Amino acid sequence: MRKLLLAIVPALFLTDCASGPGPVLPSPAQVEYQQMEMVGFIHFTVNTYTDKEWGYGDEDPAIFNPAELDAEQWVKTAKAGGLKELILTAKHHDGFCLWPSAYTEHSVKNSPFRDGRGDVVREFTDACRKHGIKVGLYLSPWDRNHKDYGKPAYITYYRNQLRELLTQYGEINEIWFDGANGGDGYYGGAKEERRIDRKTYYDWPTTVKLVKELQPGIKIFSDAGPDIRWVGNEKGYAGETFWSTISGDRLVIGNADQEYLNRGDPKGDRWIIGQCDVSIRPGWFYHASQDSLVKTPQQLMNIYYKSVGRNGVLLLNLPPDRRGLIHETDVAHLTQFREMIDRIFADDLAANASMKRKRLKDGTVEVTLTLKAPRTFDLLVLQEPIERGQRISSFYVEAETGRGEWSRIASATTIGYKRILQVDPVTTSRLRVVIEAFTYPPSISHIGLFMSGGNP
Ligand code: FUL
Repeated sequence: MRKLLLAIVPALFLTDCASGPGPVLPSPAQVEYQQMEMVGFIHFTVNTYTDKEWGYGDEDPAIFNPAELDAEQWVKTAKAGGLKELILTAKHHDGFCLWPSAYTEHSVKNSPFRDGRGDVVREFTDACRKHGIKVGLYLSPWDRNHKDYGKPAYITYYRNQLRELLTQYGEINEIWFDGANGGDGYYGGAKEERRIDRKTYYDWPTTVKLVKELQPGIKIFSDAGPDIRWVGNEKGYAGETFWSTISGDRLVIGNADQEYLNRGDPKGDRWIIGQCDVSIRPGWFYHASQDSLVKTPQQLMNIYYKSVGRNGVLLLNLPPDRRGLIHETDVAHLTQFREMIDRIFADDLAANASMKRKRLKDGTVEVTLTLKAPRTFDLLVLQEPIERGQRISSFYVEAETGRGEWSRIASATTIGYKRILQVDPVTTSRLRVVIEAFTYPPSISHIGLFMSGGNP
């Protein structure tokens, strides 16, 4: 039996079907993660000095010399930009470790950085904690330096490194398992091509268990979650239709079905947050030749609409330069992007509106919003109460543009945590959202109206 409720903001609910398994729900930790909306990446390693994107693994550690490294500058920049967490490449594909790992010589301990006594992971984690930013670490599963890569011994090495990172640096909020496995590398001097079976080589279930044992509150990112997933591109775009639910048996770390990841699945059996990664520059690492190609605040805003505005979390990369600092242009563009967000979303024109919801005879659900006076807007923000699952699969929005005259101003598929729709400017005091299709009785927890004035 379904019960029909008519109520007012903030959230209006219909009870779920009494039978059936009920919707797939996020964990409270996932809800909290999603609410961060924007997090950041710090790609930094020997590549910064060799001008490469993927190091071969044969670098001389002596080239790593960030004489002005200031992790607090990274964190302050990220914080001012609105990012709530930073993820550092503790080890990228070249195998060079930014901390003095006991298990390899390919690390900061053999570099001139702080006379070989430096530890970038330590400085980074200390700075994050000092400024109230959550800590994430990236430990590349592919290691082009290690002699045992491709053999079982490397898995022990990889897990030993995870142990170091997850036991010596306090609470880690996220660990990032990248899916790239390119094949050729230095591999202790062998300089050859090594192929692995992506489905079995890493024995991910055992590693996932280890990680959760060492850090119970951690969120694990990979092509297959279990907590956060890739969205199938590196442009920062979630799909126009974007479900946080997805089917676990269709996912393999390092063997992504990019289109499936970019869309999710209303029938999925697990909740895995979509994280939209993108770099503020063309490359993931700093290259002086790209100083004029830093994404503009307008471009970043467009990415924001296609990530946060499509039920994803934006992961924006800020690569430090050879000094060990985030470049001035990147700092300026990120700051202006944040100012743009603050300006656009400062005034919610629907703040004091009343919201009513009813089920229509044809089975659709209609949510009506009545403002105190007519307002002009060009952005609509809709939210589902995701702690009750993601349920809406199709809806449209109409505005009363004349007495009893309604015009359709937008239509879309999914909403999830947040959906932002850019519309032509419209002036009205009454809006209705008609939810045409849903997997379980739907609700909308929030409708916001904003005037961007054409930004971007
Ligand atoms: C990819 C890597 O190969 C890139 O270098 C970068 O780290 C990106 C975030 O993930 O798979």
